Amino acid sequence: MDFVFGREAAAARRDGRPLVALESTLITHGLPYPLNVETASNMEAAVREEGAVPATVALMEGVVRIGLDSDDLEALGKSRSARKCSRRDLPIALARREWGGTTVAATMFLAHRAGIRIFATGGIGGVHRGHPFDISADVEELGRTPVTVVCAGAKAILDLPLTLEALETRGVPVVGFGCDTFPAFYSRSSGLPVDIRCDTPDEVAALMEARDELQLSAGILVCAPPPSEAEVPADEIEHAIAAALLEADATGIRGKEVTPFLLARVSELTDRRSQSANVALLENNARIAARIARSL
Ligand code: PSU
Ligand code: MN
Repeated sequence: MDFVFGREAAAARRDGRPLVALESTLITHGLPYPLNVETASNMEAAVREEGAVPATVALMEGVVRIGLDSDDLEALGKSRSARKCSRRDLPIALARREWGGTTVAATMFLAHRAGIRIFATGGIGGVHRGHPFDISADVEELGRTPVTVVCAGAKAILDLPLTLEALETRGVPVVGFGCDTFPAFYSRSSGLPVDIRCDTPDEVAALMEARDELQLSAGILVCAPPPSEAEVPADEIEHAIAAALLEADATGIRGKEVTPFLLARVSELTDRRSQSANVALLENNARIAARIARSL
């Protein structure tokens, strides 16, 4: 199928410059306007500062776009009808010529098709607390698509030990980038061990090459803790998460609505502290992904 590359991304492909894919569900469903557009632009700027080229992936009128310009970002960020597109939603949004924000799963899938090997997000989806059958399609995609995902772990609203088990089952190596434990998204450590610690982009690049040599099809999860000045310590955020989870269960929020609801509620309950951490870690992850892209 034909993808439409943005100008900057098309030029980078032609010249063989390193590309970093960025997702767009955080724009359409993760953060409110105009913070969403501002954050997406800051992530792009961070990638450029590190000498790589950003390609934000999204659907616009049923067309897969790899790389958006600032008008596109603004339009996507303002859109009230964009569909949250995971893998299973892609054919629906395409057939109906809709706008869509792509999740980690859908962005991995599309980035791989577009020849992009690395991408940055905030936190992946995983196994939901109290609902062990609600496993994000992100986990499944990591098991079958060889794209490296830079994140701050899985979102703290999830069951982190079960999420790590699910990743293990699917053959996904979990890397601590400058850390020995799995970060907990808003806070720097969950206390749970990672499979390997890497302190440099070259080490991650070597891991990716070894994976390719083995012809393994799984992705690699690179986890970086949120910057210390932005972190919300786990014991301070846990009561907000617990309250938001109770509310979600009580009001019957289900399926793809769960994650956006919890992120928004935790933000309200923490006076936006969780949101500030989210924004800071997104930019940090984009920067790290760009450094790894340059090493490849
Ligand atoms: N990271 C963020 N904010 C987000 C997301 C990640 O900082 O909103 C999105 C990603 O697109 C991820 C999705 O794929 O949340 C997970 O949704 P679910 O749990 O429904 O799979
Ligand atoms: Mn789910």
